[in-house]
Amino acid sequence: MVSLTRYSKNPIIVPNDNHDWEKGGVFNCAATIYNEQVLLLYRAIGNYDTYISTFGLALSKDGYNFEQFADPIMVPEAEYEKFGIEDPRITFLDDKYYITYTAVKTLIPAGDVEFHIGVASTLDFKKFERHGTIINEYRDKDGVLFPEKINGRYVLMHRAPEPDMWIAYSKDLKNWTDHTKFFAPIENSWQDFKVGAGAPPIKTDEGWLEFYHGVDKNLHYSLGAMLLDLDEPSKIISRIEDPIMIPEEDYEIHGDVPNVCFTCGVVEKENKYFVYYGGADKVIGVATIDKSKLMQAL
Ligand code: BMA
Repeated sequence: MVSLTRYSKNPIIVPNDNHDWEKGGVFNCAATIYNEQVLLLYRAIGNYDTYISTFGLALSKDGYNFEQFADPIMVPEAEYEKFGIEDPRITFLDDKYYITYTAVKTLIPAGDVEFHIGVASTLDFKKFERHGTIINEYRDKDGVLFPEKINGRYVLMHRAPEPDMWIAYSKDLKNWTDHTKFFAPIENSWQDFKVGAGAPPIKTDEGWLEFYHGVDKNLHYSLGAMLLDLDEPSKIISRIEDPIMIPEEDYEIHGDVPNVCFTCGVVEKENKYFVYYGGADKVIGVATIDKSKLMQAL
């Protein structure tokens, strides 16, 4: 069985009591290489009464030891994200860093929540330009952009309607067409309830490598890996049958939401994939795998 190896000093980022905005939880994070460092853009919770998320930033030379910024670098500003910005993914595309995230629009006390995929871009992680929300299904999340156009079109994975993974195509990043469901939960497995995109796909000679999450009927979130066709990304070329990580460690089992490993970002470094993930909606961990070992299993 192929699985990720957790860093022995996990978790690598934990809530900070000295900062109101991130004292509750720091978890699901986007990851990219910026100025030769690993940059994480992470979801932070300060106040449990409102449970509104913002984004914090952390930088590291070695991919394990991170320096965090004292203030959040992106906070809800637009009407469509009034109740929080969550689960960011970073895709370097057209010479910019695009950030796709869950923009929470309404939070009805009875529990109904409306959210869409928000898009923003930045050159320097200081100034962010908002590009509104896309697709606009009533409840859409796990929006992940591919890092290049395919046959002249931008490509996005997302998850509406639940519980499946969908792909859509666009010429301008605004109008999305050719909506295709390409992966659904598998009965009696670790992913029999919901599946969703994780990190932006990584281009390999064999196909687009996608690290994603699968949820079972006990609401345990595990990680999986699949390869998508380079020219027709709605075709799955291969998939590792078993999860490559399941919640097992104390910081993945116990937190604000129990039994969660949730990735939004993977970077390539020293012939390995560094998978950054949220543990139990509370902390951030990293786990690695040799590129060749993973590719052999796919
Ligand atoms: C998903 C997302 C994640 C979260 C997970 C487990 O739907 O909202 O942000 O980590 O649920 O609570």
